Amino acid sequence: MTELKLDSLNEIIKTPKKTAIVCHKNPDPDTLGSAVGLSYILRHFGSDTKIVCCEKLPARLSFIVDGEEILYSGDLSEFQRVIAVDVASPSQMGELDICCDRVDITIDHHSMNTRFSDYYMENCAACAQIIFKIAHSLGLYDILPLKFFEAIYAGISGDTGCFKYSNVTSETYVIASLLVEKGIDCAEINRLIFDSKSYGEIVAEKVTYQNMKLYSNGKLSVILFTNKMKEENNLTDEDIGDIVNHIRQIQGVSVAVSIKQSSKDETKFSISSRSNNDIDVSALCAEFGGGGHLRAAGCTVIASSPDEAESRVVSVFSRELK
Ligand SMILES: [Mn+2]
Repeated sequence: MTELKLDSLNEIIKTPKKTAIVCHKNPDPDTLGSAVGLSYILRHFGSDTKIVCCEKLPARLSFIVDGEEILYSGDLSEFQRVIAVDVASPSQMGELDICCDRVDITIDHHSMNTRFSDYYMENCAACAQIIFKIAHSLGLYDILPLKFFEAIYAGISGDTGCFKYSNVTSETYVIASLLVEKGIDCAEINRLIFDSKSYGEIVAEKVTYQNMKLYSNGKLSVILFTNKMKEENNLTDEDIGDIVNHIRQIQGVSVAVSIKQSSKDETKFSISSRSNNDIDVSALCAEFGGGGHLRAAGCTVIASSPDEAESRVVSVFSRELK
């Protein structure tokens, strides 16, 4: 991958081409908001665009991509250009990783050991923040429609936990202020992202509180979610998407980890981790081939049983919590 400067990236963006914009698996407000935002910019310059994601979007986030057609297939041959947004590594493309060599440009903000991105911005709370800066530098602030600004806000608010995480900088607030000035309904966007849950998500929280475990003298909280637990409680993968954030709230916990068995392949376990302090969970996830941010990272573990997955994850994470 080559490292691009903003000027050369802008020149590329101004060249009209049929473009696929690829989101990361387990899509969140930032990857979706960045994709929608970039779509508006590219279409302004005459490109035909389509957003591509390997996984179905959670229903509660569909408002971000309202009016956009999403492509779920891995066949990108109809496109002249492929741009990935908020994708930290090829594995984050999920089943689309087979199209990895088709990706022309990646725009991202994740701090990774192995850099996958061409256009990378350090200390950027959200990829959507980068997309906003691109639009601003291209003089589009007074031109793009409200939906662009709503999508950018959703991305930034999503990745900052509603402006409360340590990744927030003064620039995040400056950009948020420019978005609010546009007349977006930020209260409603935040309600839809943070304060609206399906019944299944509430049941998933109950099951999480009943089954979570503490290790390392209470510094490590872990929830193992097996397929059996999902079946018994009639839960979908979407319902359990966010559970790691609940067990990180426990006082004394430094690191929280969720281990979720794949519904498609019972030997695959997807790990989400959160750090409440300076323990770098992206480095720990990198030991399993994953990555992410210092305080929020993920990976996939292959194991013959749920217990094996848990003990392997606990042994790596507890090492840092002596
Ligand atoms: Mn992001």
